[in-house]
Amino acid sequence: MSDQDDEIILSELSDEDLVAQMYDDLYDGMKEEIEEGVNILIARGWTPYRVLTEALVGGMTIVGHDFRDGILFVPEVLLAANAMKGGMFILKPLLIATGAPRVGKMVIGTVKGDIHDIGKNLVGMMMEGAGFEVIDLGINNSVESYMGALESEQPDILGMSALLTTTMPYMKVVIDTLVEKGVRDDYIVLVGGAPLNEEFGRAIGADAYCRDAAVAVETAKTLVARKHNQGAVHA
Ligand code: B1M
Repeated sequence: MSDQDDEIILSELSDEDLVAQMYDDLYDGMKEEIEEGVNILIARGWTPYRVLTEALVGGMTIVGHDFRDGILFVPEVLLAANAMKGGMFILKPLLIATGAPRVGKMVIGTVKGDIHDIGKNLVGMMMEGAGFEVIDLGINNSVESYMGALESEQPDILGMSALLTTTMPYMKVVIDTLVEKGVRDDYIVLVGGAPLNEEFGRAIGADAYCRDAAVAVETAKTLVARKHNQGAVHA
């Protein structure tokens, strides 16, 4: 560690400077510093959700821009992702603890050919925080993987994530399979990921496209409540 690095004591920084420093640390893939920053903000009374959105997601947005512009490359982005996961690991139990009673169940996974999992993990965490039981299938999920989990877990919701324009069409393959098997209406299908939009969600036959984790939670709550109410009416 250089002398210059030694001069920065995270706990002595104002909130604003600390978040700015965390953006730099995330950019540089410094996991321990990110973990320390998260702990400091929590100790200062920040809600876990605020730390997540303002400090971590904000920092990752900068990484994303520079990755797009060819300033950062895969190894650096992997380190940044690893640092972000360190912070998310601390926040996860706190988000869950602040959550509500169990309101439904979701199976979620990133689609086949796609290994991006940060956004999907974040959605899972926020859903758990909101009281949903979440079965996380991880990355690179085939139709068979989704179908197997739906059958064994019988969730209310199927959530799919895709971050690549080349992998997002696979969501339609999964939804078409649900239709073919006659089980499409048994599940609420929510989709998300940076390259998607509402029009795409509609075109592939999803129930909703979710712009971010907070929207996913709100949409899930609304649609699960509607499904349960319909069940009560038809019972
Ligand atoms: Co990748 N990557 N990447 N990458 N990567 C993107 C997606 C890219 C946009 C970067 C860029 O060029 N600007 C670009 C895609 C371009 C395109 O498709 N048009 C890209 C590329 C090209 C690639 C590779 C092909 C690079 C290469 O190898 N040459 C490769 C693909 C590997 C593969 O999947 N087969 C690759 C690899 C990687 C890493 C492994 C290095 C790493 C992933 C690490 C990991 O996830 N464990 C990585 C990362 C980190 C990114 C960026 C920089 C950040 C993604 C992220 O985590 N964002 C990304 C740039 C970007 O998105 N701006 C990029 C933070 C996260 C919180 O946001 O995932 O959008 P997001 O999730 C949000 C919402 O979208 C929504 O809620 C989340 C929380 O608010 N949401 C859902 C997401 N899923 C949802 C599911 C739901 C609901 C909401 O279900 C209900």
